[in-house]
Amino acid sequence: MPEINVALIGHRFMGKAHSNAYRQVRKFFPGNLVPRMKVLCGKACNEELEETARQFGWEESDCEWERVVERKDIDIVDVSTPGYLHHPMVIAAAQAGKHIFCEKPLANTLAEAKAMLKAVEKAGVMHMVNFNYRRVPAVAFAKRLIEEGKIGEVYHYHGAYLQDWIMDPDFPLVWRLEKKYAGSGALGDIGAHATDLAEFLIGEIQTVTGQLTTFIKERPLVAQGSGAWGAKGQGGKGKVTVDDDANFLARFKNGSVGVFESTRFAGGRRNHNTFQVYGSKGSIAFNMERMNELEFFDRTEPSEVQGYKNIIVTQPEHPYVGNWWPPGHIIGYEHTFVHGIHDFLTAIDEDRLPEPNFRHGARNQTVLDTIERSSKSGRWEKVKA
Ligand code: SOE
Repeated sequence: MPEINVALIGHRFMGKAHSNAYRQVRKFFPGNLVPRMKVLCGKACNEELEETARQFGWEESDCEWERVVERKDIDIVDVSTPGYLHHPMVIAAAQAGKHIFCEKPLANTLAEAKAMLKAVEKAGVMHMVNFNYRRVPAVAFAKRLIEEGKIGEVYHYHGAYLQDWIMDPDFPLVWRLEKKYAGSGALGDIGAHATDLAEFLIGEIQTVTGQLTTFIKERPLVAQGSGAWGAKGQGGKGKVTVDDDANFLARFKNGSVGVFESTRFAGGRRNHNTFQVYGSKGSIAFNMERMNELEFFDRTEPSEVQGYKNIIVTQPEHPYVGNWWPPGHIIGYEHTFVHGIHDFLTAIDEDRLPEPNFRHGARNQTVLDTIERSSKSGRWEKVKA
């Protein structure tokens, strides 16, 4: 079976999730192209990077991404770094003719996202942006139900992505809280998922009105070398330059209306990524904290037996899960990354563009940008296609 050589840039949270996916993918999802884990790249050549490379089975490690993306023996560049590095890395990788798998959100600004899309299209390489929640079996199944008309005409979409990991005012000023590194706060980090899922499931958002709020304006400076999670503070304080909460209303092209909230200040909500869709024939509800389940309400049933059904999405007929365990044997967060890598490799093998690709990534950035514009203008703003 032909091998395809991978360089992964980023070795912490997302780097590990992607590394695990490359290791697992062919064990559960047979396919023609077999990823060869060539090089793991981090920002410093240190013990932490080498140890991660060893643990996950990378052949080499390196700390010069510019050198890595140029290597003749690399076919895929996987960008799993903080947002401000996506743009330079993707542009360089595209110019070097590599296929690119990039973490979400695609970029820190709309201008960057557009330039990245242009670069991959000019280079003629394959590109994918990792909105991993599209590949939760229950979410892919919800999409199938909507496409089969089980929900009918959609009236309402509710999307809430709630977390609580920075509620402590003493939680330090990690990179995700600085605009120069992260682009935005809850908006780009988790609002990006909420808006992507909405457009994936029910179609394009046309207009939005939103507000962005920063509750804690200053935080302890972060100790050198800390990642975002479990970071340590040090003396002195710095300014938080991103939003803690992004909430907005939306009107969709198809006439549906939407209500959204993305926050890191919802106590007790650890990774509460939820949506509900209400239509003329039925309703569905999903909660990532119970990711193997999908609630479905069928309005076409006689009213005396109507009620929400809780579908355990682990049947072989459901998307992706048939490749894992027997019915009822649930899967987890990391599996969504395996599904994404499998779909990316399949698309490369079949020479067709996977989804979501950088067009979807740039489109998503346009929606985020419009929410930001509306929060400044205080008005409804149109999402410019
Ligand atoms: C951090 O808030 C984060 O890890 C996001 O960056 C991910 O995309 C999301 O899936 C979980 O939360």
